[in-house]
Amino acid sequence: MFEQARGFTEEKLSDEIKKSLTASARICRGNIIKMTTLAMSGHPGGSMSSLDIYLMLYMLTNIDSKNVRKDDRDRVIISHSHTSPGAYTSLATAGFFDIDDAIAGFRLAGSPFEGHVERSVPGIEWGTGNLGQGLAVGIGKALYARMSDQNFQTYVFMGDGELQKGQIGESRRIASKYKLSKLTAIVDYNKLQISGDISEVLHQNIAQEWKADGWQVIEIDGHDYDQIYNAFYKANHNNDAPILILANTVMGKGVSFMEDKHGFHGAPVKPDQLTDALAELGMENDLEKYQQMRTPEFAQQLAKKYPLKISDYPQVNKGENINYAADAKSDNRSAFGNALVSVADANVSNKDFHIGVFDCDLAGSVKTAGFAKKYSENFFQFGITEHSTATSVGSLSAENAIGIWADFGMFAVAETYNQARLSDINHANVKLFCTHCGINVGEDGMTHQSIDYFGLLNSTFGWKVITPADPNQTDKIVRHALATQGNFAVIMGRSVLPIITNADGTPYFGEGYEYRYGRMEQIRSGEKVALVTSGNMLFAAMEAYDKLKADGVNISLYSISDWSDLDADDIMKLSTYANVVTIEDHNIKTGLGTAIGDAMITSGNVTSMTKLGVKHFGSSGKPAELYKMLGMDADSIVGTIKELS
Ligand SMILES: Cc1ncc(C[n+]2csc(CCOP(=O)(O)OP(=O)(O)O)c2C)c(N)n1
Repeated sequence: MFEQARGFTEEKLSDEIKKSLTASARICRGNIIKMTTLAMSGHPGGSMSSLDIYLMLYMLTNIDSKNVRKDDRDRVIISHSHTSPGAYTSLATAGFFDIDDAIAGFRLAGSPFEGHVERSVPGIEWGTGNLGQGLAVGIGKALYARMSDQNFQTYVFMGDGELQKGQIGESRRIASKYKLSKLTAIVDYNKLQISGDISEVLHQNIAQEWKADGWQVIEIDGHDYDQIYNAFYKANHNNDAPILILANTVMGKGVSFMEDKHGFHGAPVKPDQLTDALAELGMENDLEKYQQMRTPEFAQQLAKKYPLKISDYPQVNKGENINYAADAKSDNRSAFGNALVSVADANVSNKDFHIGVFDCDLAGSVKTAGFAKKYSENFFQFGITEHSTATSVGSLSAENAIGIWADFGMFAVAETYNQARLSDINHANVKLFCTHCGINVGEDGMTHQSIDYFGLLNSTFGWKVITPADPNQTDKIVRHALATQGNFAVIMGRSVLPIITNADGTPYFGEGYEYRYGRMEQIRSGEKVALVTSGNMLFAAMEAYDKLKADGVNISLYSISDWSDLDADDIMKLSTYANVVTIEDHNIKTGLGTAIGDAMITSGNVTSMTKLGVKHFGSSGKPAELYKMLGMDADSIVGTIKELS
């Protein structure tokens, strides 16, 4: 019955389906109460107010419960993820999994049925929990539908207190700017949040704010199936501005002593009230059965039964390398811009190749303007909305598409760390190109000097940070990142950089050089001291090498571009030197030197180490002056190494 009705093709909801939804809702509400009381934690109140909409979403949208990653499925994004019990009970009712698994496995260590939804649960598109991000996730999906010429609908379900979050304002305006008529937002308007009445916690004028930003607003009773259906029908037959469904609901709906009580936002029904609550819903208290199921072995079985299934990464033709001659005057960010256009050109005839490049008002500086000019349909100008952009690019990149965001390092990493963390949790494939990183940004001063990109991203488990040394290496690294699954951050400075050369004057990273992710490059060889550097510091290190050589001190010089995955053989090799000196344009507490030191200690290959780099926030000035002030210039490196020799 429900399979035929999926997709809101019929103008009216049939009495038969309504009857079935009503019967299911009663049981779902009972199961919400059971699972939260069983776990002795969770959010029953919002789950019960959201329930009728959850049921309509999972019973009637176009998602095949037996093939949940079908590319043309509708996308349902849960933004108020603490209402996971509402989602789980509805998904189980719609046949996505067995309800007993969700009840007994709710918030059980090792089980996929976490307190906040995550992607290994069938039907869940995106792991959330940090409020305010869902709408930007929906934008990523709606853009994917558009660029892949598909007609699927994206629904984003949010809480009303959640709307206080600033990122939602960013996303609202972006969705409206791009006329995302296939994106539908739904708000569970129960008027309560943790601390009580939403208007007392922080006033909002929901309908007016959304209308002012160009949305259509439909206000409904969120417990009336005809009204919910009609709103969804309209959303599915909409070619105008995106639609917000403002659904008036009642927190704790269905159990008299829970209704309209904000205390039930985040507190379960106490065990001694459970029988009464379930009796109101015509259900028996069978909690004991689930208590017995709740074992570590059961959690393990669930983890096996519901493995995370992510889509394959798209095939990318890397195109032809661009080589820069030894006397070329360029910067890494221009080499990035050139490589980006070159890869897009190489894939232009592949109709399955989808790419989105995002900008936050800096395309000229971050060198995506060339791409924007040539591929304007694939370029998204999101304005100064880094939080939304970081989330939307993550969401797009988890589809059959390449999601690229270029920005200053400060705004692309430190500003949006939590969004990057969620891209890691969700196994996205963000390609983040950070320019103006390090003290190298110079005159803009300490607020703009991104000196913590590695420390932050290395606090996740998946992000890979790469710092190319010159335009030649940048070209190869950009192609590698674009063609490889996973979240990558390519870190570049602002300055024009000399091409790194071999001793014979030919480009080191030019023709014939093959980039090998994770491997160290020996730029010059010598004895006793290994000077190890990366990115834009390699040139200063070469200057130091030459000065030392002129003074009769012959050291080895290494460049490591891939800090996240240091190679065991490389670490062993470094440990054979009497001293290792690292120089980096990064906070020395959390950067390359620290990563090398950690790798040495944990592998047991230890030698003496000195870390040079950023020891305190910089100031405004020319990069060369700042490096000198901070003890990071060639003379300072020479001084340190002479002391060691
Ligand atoms: C960014 C962020 N800040 C704070 C929280 C903690 N938190 C979880 S739910 C919630 C209240 C949400 O209120 P509302 O959206 O009205 O949900 P409801 O009370 O209706 O379930 C808060 C503050 C969070 N999850 N994410």
